[in-house]
Amino acid sequence: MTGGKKGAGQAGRDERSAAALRQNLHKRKQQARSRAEAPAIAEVECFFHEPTFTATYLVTDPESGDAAIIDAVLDYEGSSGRTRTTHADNVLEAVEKRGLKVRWILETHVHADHLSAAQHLKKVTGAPIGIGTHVAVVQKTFRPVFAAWDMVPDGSQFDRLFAEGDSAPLGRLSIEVMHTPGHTPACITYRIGNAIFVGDTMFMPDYGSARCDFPGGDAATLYRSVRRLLALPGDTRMFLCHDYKAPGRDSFVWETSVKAQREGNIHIKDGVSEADFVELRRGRDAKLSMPALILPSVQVNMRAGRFPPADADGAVHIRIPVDRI
Ligand SMILES: N[C@@H](CCC(=O)N[C@@H](CS)C(=O)NCC(=O)O)C(=O)O
Ligand SMILES: [Fe+2]
Repeated sequence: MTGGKKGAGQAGRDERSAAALRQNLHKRKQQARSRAEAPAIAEVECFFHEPTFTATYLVTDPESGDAAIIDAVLDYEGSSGRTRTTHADNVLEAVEKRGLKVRWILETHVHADHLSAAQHLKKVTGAPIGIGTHVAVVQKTFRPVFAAWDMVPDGSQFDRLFAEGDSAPLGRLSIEVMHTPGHTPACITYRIGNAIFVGDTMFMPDYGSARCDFPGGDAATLYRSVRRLLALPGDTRMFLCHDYKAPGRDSFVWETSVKAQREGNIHIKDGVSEADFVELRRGRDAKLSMPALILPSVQVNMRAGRFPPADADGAVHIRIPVDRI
């Protein structure tokens, strides 16, 4: 055999490089294993819409780049009836810059204070729009109010209706759904990794809770939903749909934790009874005026962000019911 024999130096080098290879492989396997075992953490970016005090979230699985957009806002000027997509486009710009793939456009509820940008986002990303399955209850209530006869009140305007306990994939993460009614009958909370997106259930500890005086809203029901949220681990990150700056605070904040809410929420911290909360909430609700954009918001948002059908000449109108609500 010629050339089959290696010198002692060459054999040693081969053995060393084989050992290095094995070590490398072992290290890579270990890294992959610890990645698979590590708790999946969602990356959360907030886009705050100051005109309506709404927090829109871009939630990402950093491993896959899969993303969800929660509670997107369409800019709307009530005095002129003009819409713009500036806020939603800011979110899309971040999606583009970071090379993310939008998999879901999610609503926590039929918002009564801002118009949803879900249709614009769907047009650009192709992602499905999800909301709580009880949206049909809201549609049944408001269909006659807005003479929305074009809208079948069964939630079919949305691509996915989520019920308590449902889940949906977001890359390596899972979106878990909790039905958390009270502010409206269809409110849901999305739990993604160690973060919850609670919509309008609670606000920052120094501001309290959401109003319960909309049709189908109920303070005792909200209390029970909040107790379920506060039974989650204390270090759960809690993201709110609004911040109105509590008296004495001069910056907007939209993130808190289960622990901070249990210890310090001025309406509903640990130790506040259901009866006391209901009394406090009813008292406050009696003094609140309607959100400035409730009439345009509800009729658009219950149609999954679509405006009422255009007239024969193509013009789109929003209906204002007179002396109705
Ligand atoms: N001034 C705001 C009020 C918005 C409002 O009523 N927000 C609701 C959530 S959609 C709420 O729960 N507010 C609680 C409170 O102020 O106690 C507007 O006109 O949009
Ligand atoms: Fe709301």
